[in-house]
Amino acid sequence: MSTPDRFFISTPIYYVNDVPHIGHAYTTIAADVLARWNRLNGREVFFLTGTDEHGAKIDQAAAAHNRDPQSYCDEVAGQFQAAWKSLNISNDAFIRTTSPAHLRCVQAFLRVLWDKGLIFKASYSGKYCVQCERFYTDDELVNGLCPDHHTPPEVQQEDNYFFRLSAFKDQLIAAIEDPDHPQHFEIYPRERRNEMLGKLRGDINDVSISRATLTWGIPLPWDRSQTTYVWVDALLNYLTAVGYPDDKARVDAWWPADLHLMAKDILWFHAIIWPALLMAAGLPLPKKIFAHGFFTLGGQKMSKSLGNVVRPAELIGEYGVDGTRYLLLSAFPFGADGDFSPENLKVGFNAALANDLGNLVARSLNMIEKYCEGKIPAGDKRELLDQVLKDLEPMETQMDHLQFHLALTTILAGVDRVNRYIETKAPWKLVKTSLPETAEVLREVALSLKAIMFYLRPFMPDTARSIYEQLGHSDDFYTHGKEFFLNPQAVDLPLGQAIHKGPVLFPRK
Ligand code: ME8
Repeated sequence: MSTPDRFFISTPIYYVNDVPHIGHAYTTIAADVLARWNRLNGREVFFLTGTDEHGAKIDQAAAAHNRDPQSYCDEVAGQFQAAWKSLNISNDAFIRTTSPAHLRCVQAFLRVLWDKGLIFKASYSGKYCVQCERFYTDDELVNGLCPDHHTPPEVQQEDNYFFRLSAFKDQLIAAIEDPDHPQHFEIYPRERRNEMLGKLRGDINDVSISRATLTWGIPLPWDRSQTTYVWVDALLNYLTAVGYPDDKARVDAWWPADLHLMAKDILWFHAIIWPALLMAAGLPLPKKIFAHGFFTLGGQKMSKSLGNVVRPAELIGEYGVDGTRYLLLSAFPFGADGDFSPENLKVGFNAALANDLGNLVARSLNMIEKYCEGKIPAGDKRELLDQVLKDLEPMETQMDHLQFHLALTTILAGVDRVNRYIETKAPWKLVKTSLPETAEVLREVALSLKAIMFYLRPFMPDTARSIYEQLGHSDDFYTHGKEFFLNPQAVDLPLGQAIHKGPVLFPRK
């Protein structure tokens, strides 16, 4: 059973039919911010991401590249890992569904359901979208086309194994609706939760969990002529990652997950099918599932099949790693859709990062260098610091609610307060009449920068580290965290510590 001292967060495992784009980066950066925030608050964190490597879609992508599926998966999985490294993602594990440990997990889990009689064989004919890797009913199709990909589905007719999803309908509704239900789990945002409840109250079909003709998958343990349906295979990654079925102590320590993050496209699988599979196996359910919105380009969902993707490297090249992390999470509320506009990015970057934050750091350090011999000056006042800490307070609740864009606005409010303070006090004038007063002002500014630095850390780790080092600290930046959040009043800077002015953080575009 995971505890309040532990935090297990996951992203979806991404399909390797394409290299990462900023839609994937969006979820992964958000998860990274939460992982870092929880670590700062003293929790032991398990942050999981990875790649989804089986199924018809991957098989076809490998064939299209004239590659055998495994070597193709190895290559693209490597590209995902490299992309996350380039974005400073602090994942603790990277799972691949073609790993032997995952095969053991899937087969052991399905064996439990088979032994309980929750899986049966039936003949089935349905309309399948390979890009979504799912069947659609006629009602769900739009003019006969996949609602996401706008392509005609394939008619598939096979003898498959089915999971008795319908048997869990009432239990699922109760677990979602009743906060006192022993298996209660939360779905956010609220409209999405209601949408899931609405669907659940309608007709629920049992789900096919195997494929008879596809070989690129995990064989069913009781009938090796069939492979596991890729979505069942994929969802089980969350259990493989905590050591199911071999490492019971680890499963007990880390399961259930605290938060599964994803976009709304795959909420049904996470909020309905996944909890039902877990109920069937007698395992605890994830505590929270959050579905954010889509990045769109000209109103269309950004996706490989629509050919309108922006790669993280393009943004990193233009705005740097922290600039990219900031721009993606500040673009629109997490949970809503938002249109991606290169022009807005530039405006946002220049206003918030180049002018406000970057300029604050540069001018503060310049003045300490010029008026205080490059050393942290003396002073007893903490008024500005107290006000800045007050400005930053709402961030705690905003982070609890995954309101990243608001949390960033909160940090910028603190930045703005310090910039205004500098304008009002005008140290460049004050220095002509009183050096001690100038020193006092600049000490307050430096302390406030340090407080802002702490809150910036989950979003912009390199920037925060740079501020930390520019203020003259040389010890390990990562050793600080919980004590600050428990007692922000303790924020301090040693008198006379030599500052180390660094390069401009965010050169103006
Ligand atoms: O669905 N806007 O993988 P996937 C925002 N393998 N987020 C986006 C996005 C966009 N335009 N495009 C993609 C799969 N995403 C399965 C998941 S999990 C057990 C298996 C992000 O490669 C978002 O998180 O299609 C979305 O849910 C996910 O990528 C889909 O990634």
